[in-house]
Amino acid sequence: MNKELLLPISAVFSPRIQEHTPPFELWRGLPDPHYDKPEIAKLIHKGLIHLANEGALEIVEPTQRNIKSIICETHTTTYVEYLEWLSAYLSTQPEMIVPKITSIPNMEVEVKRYPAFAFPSIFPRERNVRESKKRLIDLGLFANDTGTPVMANTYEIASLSAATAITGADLIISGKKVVYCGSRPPGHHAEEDRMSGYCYFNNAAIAAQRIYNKTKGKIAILDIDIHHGNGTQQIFYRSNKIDYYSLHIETEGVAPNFGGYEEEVGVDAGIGHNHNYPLRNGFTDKEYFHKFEQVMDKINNIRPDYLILSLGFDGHVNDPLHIGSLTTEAYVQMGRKINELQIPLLIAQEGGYNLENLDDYLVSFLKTLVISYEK
Ligand code: SP5
Ligand code: ZN
Repeated sequence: MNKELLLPISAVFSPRIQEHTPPFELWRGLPDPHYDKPEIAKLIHKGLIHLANEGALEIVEPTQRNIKSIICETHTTTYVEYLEWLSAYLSTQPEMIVPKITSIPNMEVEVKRYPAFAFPSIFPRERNVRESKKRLIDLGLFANDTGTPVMANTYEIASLSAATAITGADLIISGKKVVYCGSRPPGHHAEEDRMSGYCYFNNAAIAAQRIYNKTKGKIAILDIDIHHGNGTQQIFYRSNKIDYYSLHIETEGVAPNFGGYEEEVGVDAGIGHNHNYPLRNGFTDKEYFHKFEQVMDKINNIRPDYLILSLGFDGHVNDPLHIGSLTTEAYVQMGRKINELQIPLLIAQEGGYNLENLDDYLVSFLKTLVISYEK
């Protein structure tokens, strides 16, 4: 029997992504729990091991060759080197003590200790970044929000996450039909020179750029994370080589808080290559699938050579962010539809914060891609 048919999916994964441990995020200036917890890495691993034990996929470690220069094909060198510098700087700094915010009067203030971290505090509107200034205060030049803390290992683990997508891209280039990249931290909110929304390097964009540079093929990115991928949109906004399709909750009050509207269609050569499908707050599965079908038709019409899927499970009805009402069956249905396209597929993991069942969502979704290739 042909081995290709028995092991149709490659999954790129490093257990070291659980070393990314953001302490908390700042929301309106106060510490709030950070949803991208290291347990998510463990659940992704658990799901992949389950599928590997069934013979449905093989797990591959990301390679570490040339990662920085490949990241710099998508992000500015100034940004990449600033994050590299800041991480190194934080590794020299002492622990930080943070009081736990409480509204209870006269309560004794609890404190928590964390390895050194940094948040941006100044966001200059007019930026003139000639070179990375390499000062702590410059972090606001490279960030959109205060949900994306930097720690001593942020550069290393964000690079590892990008390496996961780069290795996946190389597998696709060499002829693999379906590759899942267990990328964490996620990527789709990261712009060419700004971190935000838990994202530092845009893994899906880096993979798309890599595949384009090596093959010159037509590429479509489909983003089904429930948030708008402002970073992916920004990176390819002028491009007619890489089309971006996003289904997401309207951004009013939800990350990324600005943009994601239908009228954002691209600029210059990119006009007509950016496609936003915002959903109103409280959308139903029926409304979701109505738009999803439209996107599928469009992608089927342009028949890209490669499809990149930004896969987020944060629209699931049981996600702690409580944004969407999608069931596991809804994700399975999407997987089947995507599989029907029969276009070489690279999947980059984005959001999804359920700390109990994320592995089930992933297993159910990836199984839809195995079955048809087993025929
Ligand atoms: C990749 C991805 O899914 N990023 C999502 C970033 C979401 N960040 C916002 C999380 C919610 C902030 N907390 C506000 C709660 C008010 N008490
Ligand atoms: Zn998300």
